[in-house]
Amino acid sequence: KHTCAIFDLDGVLVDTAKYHYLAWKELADRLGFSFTLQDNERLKGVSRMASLDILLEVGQMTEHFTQAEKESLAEEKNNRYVEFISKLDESELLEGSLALLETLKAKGVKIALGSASKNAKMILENVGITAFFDVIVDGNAVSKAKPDPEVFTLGADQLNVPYEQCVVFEDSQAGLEAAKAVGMLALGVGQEQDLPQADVVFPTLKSFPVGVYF
Ligand code: B16
Ligand code: MG
Repeated sequence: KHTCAIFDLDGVLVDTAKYHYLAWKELADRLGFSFTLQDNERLKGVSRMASLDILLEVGQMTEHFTQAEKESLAEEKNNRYVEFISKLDESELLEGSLALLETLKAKGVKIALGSASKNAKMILENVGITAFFDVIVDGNAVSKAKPDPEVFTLGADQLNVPYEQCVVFEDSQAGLEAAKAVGMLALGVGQEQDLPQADVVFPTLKSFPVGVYF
């Protein structure tokens, strides 16, 4: 059985993808091209600057900006995103996430966060789940983005748990790939057809059979 649960944040515990989308879309609108919900799928689990590169590719504007200009575009998006998430509350927790955190805690399972977001701590605070985490690894703590496994290994190492005893809950392909690369169980949250890399997929955390894995 496993002794450690590592959670991705956006798309697994909290539904923040829609706010990322709104903020990126405002930027695309201002730059004069359209950015669809389907385009937004490509940004899940991807770092902020890599997301901007994908957005500019969609708008065929890759060559239009210097590095400094790109940093200011990313900052513009982030300021808007932070405005949205500063209003988050516990109602934005995804189905089953609070109950699962409570059950794992009661069982003595170690709980880690493994998120690409630099805003992760603020999101955890606003939805009221910070206290569940034994360690928080976010976009500020890592130097390499998913599919590099650093965001998961840092947490497991700090908790002194062997990688084989970790279950990673992820909604992105890059995150599942990262988990598998170091022998962690890659548990996909979402639709099976979107997550072919996963060892096993559950539509939501509500349907996750805790006793089978922990
Ligand atoms: P930020 P996760 C990821 O979070 C999001 O899925 C991704 O869409 C976002 O670009 C990335 O965080 C960086 O977020 O701009 O807040 O630093 O899924 O790894 O929890
Ligand atoms: Mg995610």
